[in-house]
Amino acid sequence: AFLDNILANSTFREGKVTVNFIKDNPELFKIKEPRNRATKMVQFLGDITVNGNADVKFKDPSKKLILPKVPKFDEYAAYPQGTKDLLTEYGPEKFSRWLRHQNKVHFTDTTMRDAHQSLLATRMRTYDMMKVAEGFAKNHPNIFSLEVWGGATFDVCLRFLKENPWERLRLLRAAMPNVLLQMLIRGSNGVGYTAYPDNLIEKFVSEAWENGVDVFRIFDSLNWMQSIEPCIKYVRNNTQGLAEASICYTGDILDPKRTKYTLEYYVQLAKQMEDAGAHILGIKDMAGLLKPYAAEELVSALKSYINIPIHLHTHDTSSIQAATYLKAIEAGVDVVDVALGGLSGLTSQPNFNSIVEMLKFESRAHDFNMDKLNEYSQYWESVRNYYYPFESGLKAGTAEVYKHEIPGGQYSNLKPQAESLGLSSRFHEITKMYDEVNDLFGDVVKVTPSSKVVGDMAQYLVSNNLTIEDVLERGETLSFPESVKSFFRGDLGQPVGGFPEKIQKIILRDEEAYTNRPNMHLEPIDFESEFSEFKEAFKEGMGRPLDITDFLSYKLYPKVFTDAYNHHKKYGNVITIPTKNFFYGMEQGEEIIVEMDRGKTLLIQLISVGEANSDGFVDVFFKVNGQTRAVQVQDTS
Ligand code: 3PY
Ligand code: ZN
Repeated sequence: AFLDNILANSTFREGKVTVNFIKDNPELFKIKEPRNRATKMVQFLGDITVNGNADVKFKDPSKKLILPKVPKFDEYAAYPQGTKDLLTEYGPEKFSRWLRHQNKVHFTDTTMRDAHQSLLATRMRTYDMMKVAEGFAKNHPNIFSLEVWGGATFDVCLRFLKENPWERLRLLRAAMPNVLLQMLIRGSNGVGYTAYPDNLIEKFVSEAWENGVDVFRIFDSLNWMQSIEPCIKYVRNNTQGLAEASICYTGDILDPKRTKYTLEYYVQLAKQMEDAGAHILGIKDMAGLLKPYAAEELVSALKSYINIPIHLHTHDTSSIQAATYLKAIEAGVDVVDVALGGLSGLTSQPNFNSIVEMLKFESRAHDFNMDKLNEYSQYWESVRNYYYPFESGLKAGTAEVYKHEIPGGQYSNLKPQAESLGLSSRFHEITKMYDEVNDLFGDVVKVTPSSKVVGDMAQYLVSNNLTIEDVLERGETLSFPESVKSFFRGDLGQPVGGFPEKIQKIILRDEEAYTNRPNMHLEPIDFESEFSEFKEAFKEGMGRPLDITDFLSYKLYPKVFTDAYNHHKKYGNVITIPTKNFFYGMEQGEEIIVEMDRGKTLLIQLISVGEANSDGFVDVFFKVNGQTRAVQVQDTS
């Protein structure tokens, strides 16, 4: 680019260069932004083709990646009326009463959120969702909701997929205007791993609603009402959406020896949630521990003590959760969470297609077009092949989950984490240690972020060949993971029954713990000044004005946002690149169509990849809409 500037300089072109030429022409060093969006896109494709995607740890050349077949739908037809229309008509209170008086059981499809979070380390891209979003909403308007946002998807979108999670939400909203869209929010921890200032969470809820979320499933990783209550309030005061407060289910209410998380405990908690203004009660069985007969007891008891509809969520890690749903449905549960067949089962949710079939011809059956539902299952089954590097590797249901109690969403992450620590052969030691750490910590509710604390401690102990006895006997000489110290300090709130004092002392030593809300220790965000500073600092590079949602992403994940921003600056928006090419680059001769803006497409063909020159740079040649373009890529592979 420097050379280009010299060649374009008029003094140079007129042959009047003197010894002071460079000194007198400082603009020569002003490297213009020469790359337009198409060039940035081929630069990205060139980089991935030569060096691979850093997020893909292994490539399997024998893997057959067939083009997923998108089920047919009428693009020109109007959207049939769905639950979103009903919410708009009724408002949240009346909608909640309507739901409670439904005889048929309703379904939430988690395919686009928890299913891939729990099977494929949250890597599902917007590209694959958008292919079927409109068709699904038109073909299945009788779905209760689609869970499409929140939980780990926010972080992973930015961190690994280099997508803007808000853009995902807006696109899905536009494609599915007739049905409810749902998100998972971790109370005062938002979509992060620690507490945030209250006014940040409040703004986040408002913006989530403005951008497309209707149902807010709110939980706290310690079942701490003080973290859940403000969030219910934000949903009620700032939106017309539904606040679904959720009890996280752990332990086993049928086990007389487990006296901490009893039926009475859950009923009390549910009552508090109803009193705090929840429109729906969620039962969030994040590890799949709610056994069929326990579900019958729990749902029956809740039905008789509370007056809001009940929405059950589970993970099929043990493989018997269809039976749990059957019992819960018999006991009167109003909505259950399921995933389309191809992305269901094991650490994901039970199989949507099969559960619908199970209920056919029974009094609570809900009619779905099964052929169409099966086509969507096939679609996701094919799409799933593209994500093979992120599969958790669990091949069969396991009753061990009742011992270790690891949430489905964590399980699929723990394996790669163990591998990266060189502990893949000791994975079962980690799961066993997870159980022991849970006992040591006083039997805590384990779900993001408290589950991460237990997981971090288990991995720390196994990788250092330490035991629980070592912690108890010589804990003061050990340096525990930061997340563990933070937990015992009170940064995630207060666990049921408080912290066990002995271990808290060992972990914190002389540091003081606190017992009030962690958010009280955080400075509120000054939106006025900080948002302006943010816009100034990041004004170049996005190719569009920054808005408040970008600012929220930044405040939730400053470093992750900054990295994604720099990626965007270099490569543009990669959200529309086909998944195969996003992860694995292009093959010689391969031709792809990439949509830039609505209606503007690029036909990109990879012509050739050269040899690395002595500096390690490779020329990669493409044809973009018929014109040859070359990019230089540094071979770092
Ligand atoms: C999340 O918080 O991401 C979860 O899915 C917890 O189960
Ligand atoms: Zn879940």
